[in-house]
Amino acid sequence: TAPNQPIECVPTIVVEDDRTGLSVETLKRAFQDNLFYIQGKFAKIATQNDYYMALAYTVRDRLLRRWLTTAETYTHQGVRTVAYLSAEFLMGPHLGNNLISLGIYDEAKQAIGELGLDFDALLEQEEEPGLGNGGLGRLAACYLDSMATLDIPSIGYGIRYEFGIFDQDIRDGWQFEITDKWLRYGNPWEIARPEWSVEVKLGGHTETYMDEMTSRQRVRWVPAEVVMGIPYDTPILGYKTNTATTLRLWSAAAAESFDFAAFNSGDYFRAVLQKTVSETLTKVLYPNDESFQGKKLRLGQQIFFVSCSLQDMILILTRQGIPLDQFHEKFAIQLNDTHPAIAVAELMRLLMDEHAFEWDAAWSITQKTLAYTNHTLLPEALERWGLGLFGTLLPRHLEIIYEINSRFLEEIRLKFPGDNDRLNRMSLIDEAGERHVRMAHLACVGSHAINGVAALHSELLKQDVLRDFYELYPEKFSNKTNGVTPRRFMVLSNPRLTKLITSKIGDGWIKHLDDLRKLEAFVEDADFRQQWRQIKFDIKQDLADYIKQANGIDVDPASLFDIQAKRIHEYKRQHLDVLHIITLYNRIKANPDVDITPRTFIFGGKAAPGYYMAKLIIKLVNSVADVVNNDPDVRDRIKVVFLKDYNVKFAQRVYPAADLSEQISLAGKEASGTGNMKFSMNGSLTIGTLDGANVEIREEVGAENFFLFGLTTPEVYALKAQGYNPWQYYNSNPELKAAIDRIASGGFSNGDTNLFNALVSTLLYKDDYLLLADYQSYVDCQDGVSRAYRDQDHWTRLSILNSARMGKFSSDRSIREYCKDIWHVKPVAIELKEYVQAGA
Ligand code: C3B
Ligand code: PLP
Repeated sequence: TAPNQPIECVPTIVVEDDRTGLSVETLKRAFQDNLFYIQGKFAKIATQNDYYMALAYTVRDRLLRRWLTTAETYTHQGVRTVAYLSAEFLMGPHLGNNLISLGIYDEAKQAIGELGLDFDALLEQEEEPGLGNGGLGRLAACYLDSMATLDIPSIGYGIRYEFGIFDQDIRDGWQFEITDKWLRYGNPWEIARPEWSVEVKLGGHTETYMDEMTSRQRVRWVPAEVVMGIPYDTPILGYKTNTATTLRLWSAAAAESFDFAAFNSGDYFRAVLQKTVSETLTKVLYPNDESFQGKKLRLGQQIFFVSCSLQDMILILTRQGIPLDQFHEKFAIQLNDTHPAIAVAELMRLLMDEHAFEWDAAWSITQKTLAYTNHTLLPEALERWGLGLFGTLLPRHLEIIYEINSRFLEEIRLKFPGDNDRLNRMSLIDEAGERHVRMAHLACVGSHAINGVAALHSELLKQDVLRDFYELYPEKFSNKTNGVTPRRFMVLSNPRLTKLITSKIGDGWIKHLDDLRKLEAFVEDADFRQQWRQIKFDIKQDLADYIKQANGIDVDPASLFDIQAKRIHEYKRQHLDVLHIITLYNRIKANPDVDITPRTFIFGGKAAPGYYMAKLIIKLVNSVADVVNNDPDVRDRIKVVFLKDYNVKFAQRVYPAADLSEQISLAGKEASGTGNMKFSMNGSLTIGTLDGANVEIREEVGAENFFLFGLTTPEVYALKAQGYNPWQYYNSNPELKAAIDRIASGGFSNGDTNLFNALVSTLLYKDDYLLLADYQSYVDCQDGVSRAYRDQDHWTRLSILNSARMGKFSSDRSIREYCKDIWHVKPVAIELKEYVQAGA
């Protein structure tokens, strides 16, 4: 072997035991070793964070063999790989999850306990990487878990935001945003790979030149700026398998070439300042979910991570000696919404301008590689970039998009001669007003597959937002109903229920969630029901303790825990929930002896910082809480709690504690929802509309086990078409009127009739989300919930059936469907090579 040629990628390690051993004794030794050698601390001065870090490194060491062997296997075999491109990955804390996947949770807990430390406190210490807003980013995280668990060669590509989603505080009832300094104390899970950095161009202009080699005219992009992308890799270990895939997040830094240029002209200051500008690119996550803001920096983030990722894939193939005309055979790229849709133009550019492909060959590869998932029908969420801004930042991409568009429009002209309206509707460029690039259209044209995220949503895409594309390319469309990982959202977050379930049906359900059906055999077992009920009660007690400590409010764990936890948005209708609370309150005020099933209403969720109405809804919840919780007439029958800072850690705490899950969006607005699945898996019942995946959840659990209310999507369309008038409902419904009047008259604002004016008048004069139309149906349904809860034994049956019938909503099922229908990727088993044992 020549010098510098590695003989073996995974080295023989002689200290195998301390780095990889799984016994309690070894874990203790490894922990102490890491505290000393990595954290550089001895016990007396070690902080809680040092202990957390020492444990995290102990666990990471135990992943590395699987991780490197997985990488080596994929490289060696040149496997076909899924590249999941997402501007958001809402991973949640890694430590607990990795312990579960490794199968050493109990051993670690014992080891830490024997060292005299509080294991749960160490888990709590982890700052979660909040690199996403909500459902979309969390879905990406669940999909990484499932791909690894199913041994699917895969890599997640995204952005390493220095500041993730803001931390939410509540001050005087209002949301207050705090910078998320998640990297403050270091991140033990990532490994920087600066040696695999790539450069991304921005701005400038293009020029044509004669390529001497091929005697053809080509285009060269002369950028105004070059930014370097540094990859940071995090291992994603599958559950009880050897596969550990990679999440590769890109961080922006100043490109050295530019530094040198400035230094050489003696302009030291410009060079250093340039560095700051470059690094701004990955500074912060945009915190608005489902509302498009045409900011240049955001477009910069998109091209940055997409270009880095595509260049990385090209380098991976190049290093393996695989020619680029096989790109589409080696990579299946999934675009998580349109945030990475610029990949269509960037892959074309890389293939043509940097690797000398002709248009047709490049286009064929691009289309065969890319697939697009749409996550929303909300018009305000659809991305459309003004041509001025787009052309300034991405002049070459704009040229390519024009060329794609002209060929595309020609195709439509041939298929639909004379249909000019259709041409205008479908064009990649919106010509109305200031001209825009329509990113969803770009994604549809450049992809071979397009999918929605629940059956209803996929249908509505075909009928509505993407109807023209469906008529042109019906074969591209399919539905892939979302799913969630039962590892994090049951095994890790609900150990007590997990233990009970496993004691009855074994642990096969953790990888084959359909097995939960076996629980149905125990529904009539009174003893089992008693255990189930007791576990729910104990978890509610824990949440009650948390509420006491966080909000200072006493809540009764025997009351019905009614929870709505998700981003605050008008379409999700948290204020409909509030109208119900006020209705109950009014009933009590009108008749203090009224018989009401005791309930605790719990809310959690962040509002986009610039979304005034959502922030006002938070203020309203807190104001109603203040009044209700302090009114002696209510005598503990209803309590209202807004828990601050809803994130993954928090989600893991609340899903298991719910009796009732609120999924009350206006029909046709929630693409899927995934919180709905997590609640139901943990045995809560759902009150919901026929929206998103609620439709399928109800199909699975059975109509009799689901509290349905509200208009259907066709009814919503019809009502809007006929001219919706909220006043009609207000004037004819005394309870509704009384609830709204109590807000308007200052009943929750110390007599201030102004505070909630914007909210009240939006409801009365616009009510885009039809709260008033759905109010009575909702309140009636809630009355049914209250009656049902009184029969605890019956409720427990429904709770068990909800869990038992959630098999469909495992993200493993979703990923299998993507693999079969879109990616055509097969599992690759990872075989661990034996190590030479210490002393052998
Ligand atoms: C969300 C949708 O609002 C949810 O219905 C859906 O379950 C998830 O995506 C995952 O598919 N979504 C989001 O969180 N952010 C967006 N920009 C668009 C959709
Ligand atoms: N935010 C967090 C932290 C979550 O865990 C989830 C769950 O899937 C969501 C947002 C999405 O919630 P929903 O589907 O109810 O909008």
